[in-house]
Amino acid sequence: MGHYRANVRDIEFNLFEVFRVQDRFGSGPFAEADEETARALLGEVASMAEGPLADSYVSGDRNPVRFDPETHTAHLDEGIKKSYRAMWDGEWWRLSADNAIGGMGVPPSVQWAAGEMILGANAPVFMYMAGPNFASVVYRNGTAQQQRWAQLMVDRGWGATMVLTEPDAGSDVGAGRTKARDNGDGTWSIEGVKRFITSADSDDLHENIMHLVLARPEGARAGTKGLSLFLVPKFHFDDTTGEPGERNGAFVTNVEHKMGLNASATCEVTFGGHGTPATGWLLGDVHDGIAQMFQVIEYARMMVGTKAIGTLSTGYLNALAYAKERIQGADLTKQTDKTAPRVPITHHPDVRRSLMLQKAYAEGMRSVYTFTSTYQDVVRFGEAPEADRGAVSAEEIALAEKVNDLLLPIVKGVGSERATEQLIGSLQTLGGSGYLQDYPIEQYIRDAKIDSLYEGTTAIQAQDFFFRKIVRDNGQALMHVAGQVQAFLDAEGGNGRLKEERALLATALGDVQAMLGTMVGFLTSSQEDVTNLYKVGQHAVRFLMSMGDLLVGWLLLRGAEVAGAALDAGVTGRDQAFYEGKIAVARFFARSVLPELSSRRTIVEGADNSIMELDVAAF
Ligand code: ST9
Ligand code: FAD
Repeated sequence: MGHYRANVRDIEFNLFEVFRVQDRFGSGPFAEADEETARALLGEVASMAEGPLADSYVSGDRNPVRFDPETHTAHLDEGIKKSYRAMWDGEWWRLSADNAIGGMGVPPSVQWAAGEMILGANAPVFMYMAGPNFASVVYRNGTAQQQRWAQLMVDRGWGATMVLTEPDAGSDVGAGRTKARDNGDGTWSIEGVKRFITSADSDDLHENIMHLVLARPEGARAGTKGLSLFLVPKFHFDDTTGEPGERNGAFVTNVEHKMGLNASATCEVTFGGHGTPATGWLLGDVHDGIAQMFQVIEYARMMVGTKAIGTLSTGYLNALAYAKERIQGADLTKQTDKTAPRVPITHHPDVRRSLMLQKAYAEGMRSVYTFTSTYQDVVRFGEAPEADRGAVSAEEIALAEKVNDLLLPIVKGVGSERATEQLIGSLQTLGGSGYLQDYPIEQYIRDAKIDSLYEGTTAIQAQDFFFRKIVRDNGQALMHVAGQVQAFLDAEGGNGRLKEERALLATALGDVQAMLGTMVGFLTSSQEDVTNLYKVGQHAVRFLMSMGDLLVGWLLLRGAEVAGAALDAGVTGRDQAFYEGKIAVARFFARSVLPELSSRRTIVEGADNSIMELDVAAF
């Protein structure tokens, strides 16, 4: 068996039993979708993920991308290329492309469920397949000519990149210095050095690569609002056929040596620095770069969170399989009897505690990303002609957009932080063996660590969550979600089961609301004393993580309620064990994690600025 273990049972449980996404199938943008086809698709993706995709996971790590400075080429591991071609030939790129340019019309909820498995099995391969997805953004925003290019990108299987970061402009994208000069003929000359660009070269996988580049037109204002988005192809191409011609002046000038994700080419790209001008075309002929780029970023943030959660899930399942087999020590109750039989380590309370915590975050965060994707399903109705929207109202669609925005930093920020933290637990479960390359977990940790860094670090996610997604939204989306948690508490479902856990959830909801109230207080009082903003900054990540825990606790309990009803209806065998597991994990999380929110609330309420007043020399 390869490294990757898919959890199709839990993925389908979330989709079809907890969130009932199939209720929206058969209408509007999902007229062609049905549950049976969706289940079949997920089954096929699981086989591909566990087979041809997982096959090159290790070789891609052990044979990192190699840079050839003579040809400005990134050479990839042959296995990675084979996996990519298997996925391309299977036409899986259609999963996340817009219907207008060849997409399959799969609802986002099902797309992300499939995405979890592909990303968990071999994320770099997924990322090399950005072409059709980024072409969708070009199509949505482009001129008529650029819309044709978007189709060419798809038809000819081009690669694509998102190009923001520079040596002095990471989190602070608005500090970017890459310049754009208007050539007066509809083209622009781009000059500057970008770094850390994923898939900026991809060996012979793609005949061409379309770079989506943020650059500042001469005379444009400072900050992100002065940036425009340019399409800069690696090769010039025939406008009708797409046939590549002369080299454009976008050259990869280095490939980074990384802690992990070695199969993914992370490149420095120099625009216009090698004697060949880098010619670009302004997307949509409008200067609206940061907003256009955020259409790419929103997808990428969801992707990064789902990648992290998918990696945690396979890490947990690998740890679980090992723990069931590994015999070591006697049962704790027989520790004084030196002749007592040796037991599998799953007998040891500490191993169980850690496994259950891994399960809670893997399955709980899966519920969080699936919950998020159900709002993306609703947003899709907004793209359908009004007559095809069925019972989905314009208000519902507008709200869904906001709720999706609210949840993205949780999927990305909390998903990545909990994944790296809990993968450490998965490694620990294997003891010394976990540290070896004989098992996949050390690679999972190296490959997943990036998820809390790129696409905006956790601190950036936390600030986005508080300032933009809550304060600027006047708390509307948050109130909608909190209202659902409250409604769940009020409904007192589950035949009186899990009463204590519901009480713990109610306390957790109160704690998070109190944290928010305190932080809004800091913000308000910053009008008198601006340094109170530092208190928000110090506690934003704590608040984001707490909100994540609240959602995990709530959604696990929702799942437990569904599982309880299934058990009441009488299931046996593997299904029985599955549903019992859903109840157990919800109880465990409510009892052993949710109470921690009360201490975090106390910490936020006691915030002061002493670390901000301290001289840096004292650190
Ligand atoms: C990166 C790439 O890290 C990582 C790897 C990805 C690889 C790509 C692969 C993708 C694969 C796809 C494959 C599909 C294949 C499928 C196959 C299927 C089988 N939401 O607050 P302000 C906008 S890339 C929306 O003043 P500052 C908005 O327009 C590098 N929009 O910000 C706003 O204007 P307004 C990633 C937002 O202080 C404007 O920005 N780098 C949001 O000027 C200004 O907003 C980062 O992520 C939002 N949440 O700038 C940078 N926020 O307010 C992180 C802002 O009028 N840094 N806008 O609406 C930040 O995010 C900063 O907060 C900042 C601050 C730059 C926005
Ligand atoms: P910095 O911004 O210097 O941050 C350093 C530290 O300071 C972080 O802990 C951060 O949280 C903190 N910090 C910074 N500013 C603030 C603030 N205002 N408030 C609180 N804390 C703050 N970029 C692309 O454009 N395209 C890509 O395809 C791409 N792929 C990547 C692939 C890899 C493997 C890597 C490593 C990076 C990639 N990036 C890409 C860049 C990535 O998005 C940036 O690394 C990231 O945005 C962080 O920027 P930075 O590394 O400059 O860190």
